[in-house]
This record gives sequence, structure tokens and C-alpha cells, in this order.
Amino acid sequence: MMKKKIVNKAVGGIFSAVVLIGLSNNFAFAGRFASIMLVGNLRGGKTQIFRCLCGNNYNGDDPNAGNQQSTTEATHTILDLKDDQNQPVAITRLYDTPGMDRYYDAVVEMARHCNIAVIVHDTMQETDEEEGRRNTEYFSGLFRDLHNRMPVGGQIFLAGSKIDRSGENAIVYSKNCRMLSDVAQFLNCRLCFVSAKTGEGLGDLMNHIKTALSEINLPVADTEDTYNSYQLIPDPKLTGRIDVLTADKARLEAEKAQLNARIAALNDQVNTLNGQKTRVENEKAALNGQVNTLNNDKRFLQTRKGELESENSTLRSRISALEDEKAELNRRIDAVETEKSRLGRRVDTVESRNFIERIFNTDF
Ligand SMILES: Nc1nc2c(ncn2[C@@H]2O[C@H](COP(=O)(O)OP(=O)(O)OP(=O)(O)O)[C@@H](O)[C@H]2O)c(=O)[nH]1
Ligand SMILES: [Mg+2]
Repeated sequence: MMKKKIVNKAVGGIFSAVVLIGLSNNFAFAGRFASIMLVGNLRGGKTQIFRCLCGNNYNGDDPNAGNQQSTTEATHTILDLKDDQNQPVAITRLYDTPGMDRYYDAVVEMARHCNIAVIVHDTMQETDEEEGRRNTEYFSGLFRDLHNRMPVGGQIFLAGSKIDRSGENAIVYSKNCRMLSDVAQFLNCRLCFVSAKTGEGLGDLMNHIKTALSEINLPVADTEDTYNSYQLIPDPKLTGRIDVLTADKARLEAEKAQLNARIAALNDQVNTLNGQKTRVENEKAALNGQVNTLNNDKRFLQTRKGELESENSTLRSRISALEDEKAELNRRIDAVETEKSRLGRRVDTVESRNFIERIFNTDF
């Protein structure tokens, strides 16, 4: 009898435990039930944030952790969220989702069951103006797609992730932060900055989630089991398109590599030509120096020529004056010669007369 009682008690206990476990698995207790999804583009940091919000450690740097791969299905953990006074906020399914484009449609469909969606973006994503514009469009589109599907009162947050890396490249970091804050302002949604690695900002994110959940009208019974073990089906059209784009990308990258090689060769040529140009310019500068020297010499010689020409004309006038003087002297010499020969003739005449006179006067 006693034995039967013990067996009955044990069976009753096991039955109650099974029922309780079964009920607790389906959240059939009265309460508030919510679903939250982490969503966003590839490698943004969703899985690491998910791990940390679920109380696990960051393992993004561990090559053996298997977390280096992209997520390919929606996984969830159930969190019993309590406020600061340890009062229940909601029993919550927190979903991690894949960021790969091919799951986009399936992921946004999940928003039909989510009260809060946290869009995660890597604040250290390499970015330029074009990329920034694409991201802005992506977030606006994603926000619209989620918003259109979420239950009444649903809220969307933006989370800038990996802020522990901000010191690695302040420009990239500030560009992404600016883009996120512009998008948050435009879409009028809350923005947080977090690091799964250091845990920074995760407490704030969780507090915002709890505050938002406490303001939302949540179901009091859990009816949600759609995503308990849900495998997301990639859109076949999108998959085909992605394959084409992947092939295009590979082709363009090969072309880019060829063009880069060509650019490198052209750069080499440009360098050689620049070397030649420098040599020619140096030669030109040297020749210009010589030309300047020659021009200076030319100017000096021209001045000297001018001086010599004026000296020459002075000498010419002097010569012509001397010629005149010479002609005058010649005339005077001629006159003197004429006078001399006239006097010579007179002397001859006088001498002849004297001779004759001497002859006649001589006594023989
Ligand atoms: N420094 C740093 N690195 C992080 C952090 N979070 C993630 N990472 C790195 O970023 C990688 C991608 O992070 P995941 O959490 O897997 O990114 P995801 O958004 O889940 O990516 P998908 O599943 O492909 O969409 C990780 O393997 C880490 O190397 C962070 O807080 N700090
Ligand atoms: Mg992931």
C-alpha cells in the first residue's frame, strides 16, 4: 500500500514536472510576451551582440569558435526581462538573423512577429560617399520594410556596432556615426553605439529595449512558435540574381586587376617621362643660363660697338680735318716750292750774271 502511494506520488510528480516544462516551453503562463530581432547587413556584428545580450561572452576573435562564418538561419534565445526593481517586463524571444542579401525578404517577413527590431551597422565599415549613400538608402528601405510589417506599437532602433575599434580609423568611424545619426534623425528612431567586445553600450541598449517594451501593448499569452526552429529559405530569384552579380563582380575584379596592372605600367612610363622631363628642364635651365650670359655679352658688345662707332666717327672727322690740314700744308709746301724754285731761278740768274761779271772784270 505504502509502496503504491510512493509510486503514485512519483508518477504524479513526474507528470506535473512534464506538464510544467511543457507549459513553460510554450510560455502558456500569463504574462507579457515579446519578440525582438537583430537585423542588418553582412558582418555587422549581430551575432556577437546576440551572444552578449543572451549572457554569453564575445568570441568574435576566436578562429575556432565557428563564429567567423555568416549566420544562415534565424536563431533565438528566450530572455525573461526584468526592470531595475526586478519587476517582469516581458518574456522575450531575441532573434539573431542572417545579414546575407539572399535572406533579406525572409528576414523582413519575420518582423510580422517582432515588437522591436534593432538594425545593426558596423561603425568601422570602410566607407566613401557612394557607400554612405547606398547605406542610407539600405537603412531607409529596411526601416520601411520592417515598419510595414511590425505589429502595432513596434519600434525600430539603430545600433552602431564595434565602437571599440574607433581608434583604428577616426575618419571611417566618424563618417559611419554621422551617417547613422542622419538616418536616425530622418527616420526618427533611437540610436545607440555598442561594442560586443567590451560590452560598452549594451546595457543602454537593453534599457532602451525594456523601456520600449514596457510602453508597448504586448500579448498576455504566448502564441508565437513560428520561429522556434525556423530555417530561412533564401529567395530563389534573388539567389539567381546574386549568382549573376557574383560572377559579374569576379569578372569586374579581374578587369580591375588588369586595369590596375596597366595603370601601374603607365605610372612607370609617367615616372620615366617625368625623369626625362626633369633632365630636359635642367638642361633647359643650364642653356637659359648660357643664353643669359650670351645676352649680357651681346649687350656689352653692342654698347662697346656704339662707343667704338662714335669713337670711329670722331676719328673720321679728325682724319678729315687732318686731311684738310694736310691739303692746306701741301698747298703751302707747293707755294713754298714754287717760291723756292722761283728764288732758285733768280739765284741762278744772279749767279750767272755774277759769273759773267767776274769773267768780264777779270784781267787776263
Ligand atoms: N572589434 C570588434 N569586432 C567585432 C565586434 N562584433 C563583431 N566583431 C567582428 O565582426 C565579425 C562579424 O561579426 P558577427 O557578429 O558575426 O556579424 P553578423 O552581423 O552576425 O554577420 P552575418 O551573420 O554575416 O550577418 C566577428 O567575427 C568579429 O570578428 C565588436 O564588438 N568589436
Ligand atoms: Mg551573424
